Amino acid sequence: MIVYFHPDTSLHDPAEPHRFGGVLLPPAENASRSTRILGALSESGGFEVRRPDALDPDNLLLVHDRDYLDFLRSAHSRWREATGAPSSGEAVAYIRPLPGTPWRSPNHVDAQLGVYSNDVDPILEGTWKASLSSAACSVAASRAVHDGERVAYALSRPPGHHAARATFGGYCYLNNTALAAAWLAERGVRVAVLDVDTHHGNGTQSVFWTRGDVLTVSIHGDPEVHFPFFTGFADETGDGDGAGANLNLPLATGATWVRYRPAIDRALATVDSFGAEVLVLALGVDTHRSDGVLRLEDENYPMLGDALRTGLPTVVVQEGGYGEGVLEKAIPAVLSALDR
Ligand code: Q9C
Ligand code: ZN
Repeated sequence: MIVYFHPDTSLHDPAEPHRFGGVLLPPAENASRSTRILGALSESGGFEVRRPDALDPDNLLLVHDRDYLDFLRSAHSRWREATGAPSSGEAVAYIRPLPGTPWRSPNHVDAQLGVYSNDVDPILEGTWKASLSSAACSVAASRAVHDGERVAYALSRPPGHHAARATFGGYCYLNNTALAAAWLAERGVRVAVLDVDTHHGNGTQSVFWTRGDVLTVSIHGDPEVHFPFFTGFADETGDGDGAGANLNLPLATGATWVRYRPAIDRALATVDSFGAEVLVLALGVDTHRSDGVLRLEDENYPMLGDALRTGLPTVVVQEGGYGEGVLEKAIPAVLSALDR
């Protein structure tokens, strides 16, 4: 299987601790995630790692707004100028507009950080370059599949599925998964996105909310009690042209394979009736019990890969997965089963 990976993705390697449940923890989404995956794939064998071509940033307009892209590209240097922060500094939002009264689009970068994010993620000096390289991986994987490859894997990070047209959050800056799907749809391919990350693919849902040419399906932990909270409920089905082209399958906290497997069957039945020609699989493995949302075990990941082998050409895009030893086991397991 072809694996697309770009070394510049490591330029986004946040280190500043964040407060979770009252304790300061180092960022779970960091550059070691890709080295962990690469090491495991090379040990497993059967994978050919390629560097994707540089992505023309104009491709990003399929998914993101121009002003957001301009912001992401320039935010760190503007923030340094405005604040005197060092090049190693991490720019984080600390203010957002007050609801209930009209507000003026701010020119100050500190205020723009709050407009263009819905979370506490930092922008580093290398975030733009890394995100662009991460997106280049998913577009390259789409291109490979469009050119006849049965399965291709984008080792994208930072991840993408929580980024919307003009917001970053949930460790995501550019929506790699949405971009892979939009790139194919642009070429007349009927695409379905299946997101198996443990968190609702809120960014991807929002990008395609009013589009009927791309089906979005997400299986995730109950958003009543898990990130990203505001969306991911079963009654969200899309709007306008996109009415009926979004399916959310929330599962109760702690759900095991016994509950997970039927959700895959429902998801794939919907992909089938949509008439998808290509599947874009947003592959988060934070469904593992160690992440505290759902409760899949190591031995469920080969089964997940088997269940997801649909016969459709498939673009696999890396999303979450953090737990000790989880990426190393689960990613080769899913990919090897998909490739069988
Ligand atoms: N202690 C992805 O998996 N923080 N993003 C949760 C809980 C945000 C997950 C903190 C989780 C974002 C791509
Ligand atoms: Zn996740």
